[in-house]
Amino acid sequence: CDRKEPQLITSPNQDVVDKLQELMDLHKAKPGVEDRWRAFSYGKCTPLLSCANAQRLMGFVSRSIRGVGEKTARKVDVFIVVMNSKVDNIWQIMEILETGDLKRIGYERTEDVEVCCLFQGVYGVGQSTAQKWYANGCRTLEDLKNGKSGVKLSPAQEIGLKFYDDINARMPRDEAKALFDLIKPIALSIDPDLFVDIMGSYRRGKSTCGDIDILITRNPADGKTHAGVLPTLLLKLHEIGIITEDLAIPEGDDEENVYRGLCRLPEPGSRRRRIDFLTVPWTSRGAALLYYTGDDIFNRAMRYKANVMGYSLNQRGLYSGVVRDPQDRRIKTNKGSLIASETEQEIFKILGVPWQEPHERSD
Ligand code: DCP
Ligand code: MG
Ligand code: MN
Repeated sequence: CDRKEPQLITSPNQDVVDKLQELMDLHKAKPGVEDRWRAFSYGKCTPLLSCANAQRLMGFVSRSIRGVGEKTARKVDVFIVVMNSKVDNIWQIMEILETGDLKRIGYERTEDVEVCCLFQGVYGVGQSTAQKWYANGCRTLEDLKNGKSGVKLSPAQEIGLKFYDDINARMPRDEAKALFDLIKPIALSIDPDLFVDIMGSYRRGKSTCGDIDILITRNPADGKTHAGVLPTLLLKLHEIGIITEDLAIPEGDDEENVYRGLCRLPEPGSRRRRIDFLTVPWTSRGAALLYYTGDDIFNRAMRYKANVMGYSLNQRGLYSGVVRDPQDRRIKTNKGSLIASETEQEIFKILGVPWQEPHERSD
């Protein structure tokens, strides 16, 4: 489960974050409800420790207590951050700060967890599938390739297995740009009035990208929309060999669609890279920009803020008056009314969140 390569920019708590992240990844691959809950709790804590707010908090206490060494002050700072986030792994954070290590990682790194981590690296494989294959006696990627114990892979999983290393590697920012610079003119050749831009980690200015996320929409003021553009674009990209494999093909040809696949630069020897296309109606472009720029932690924080204020936020817009089924919060008994969706700025403004440039939305 070391799918993210080390990040260049580190927070003051990076050592703590790295250790908790490692433990969280192990918990994620482990069977049992209790462990899933634990993974969630670390997931809540580590981003908080590494986020800009925590950085601002750090040093605040250290400066306010006289005669306290830096190490102790740091512990107090972390303690306050953790208490504010209502998570319970304070003792583990203390242990990392004290010893530079977390013994629990060693205990959790058992064979079943390691193998499930390996299997979850196959595109389209989640925890339950990985555990099923382990229980059936599979231990290696070779076992999966050979269909050991009657293991059946979906077409997407077959591709995920074939390009395992490529899919689990991150690409340099320059390569994402080179691919986008090939794709954008082809999209515009279909319709010069399209809005085509690159989202995700690229828009946040990251030096490496796990995939390329491309958002497509179009101003319908002249009566035309971008409906049907995506299938045409995908066909052209297949023809010239930029897109090589499909993982998930959009259902219809309306204005809102998602495509997932693999692509590569035309140069010989270039690696497969993950690519996502997203098309959205023009009216929801602001909410879509916000959502697909991320990161996921930032989105979670924005949704949380919206909920506290009685709103509901998703990739389509900011809504008021949404009523959810108390038995199952996923079900909306009242869809609510649209408050804002056309620009990111208006959504920030209504939520009372000061504007954050894309590069400020993740560590
Ligand atoms: N997203 C989200 N919640 C998810 C998945 C995605 O909010 N569970 C949003 C935020 C992400 C954006 O979609 O930033 C793009 O998703 P990616 O998985 O491509 O993530 P990133 O582009 O941020 O990172 P990476 O470089 O790993 O692709
Ligand atoms: Mg991405
Ligand atoms: Mn993506």
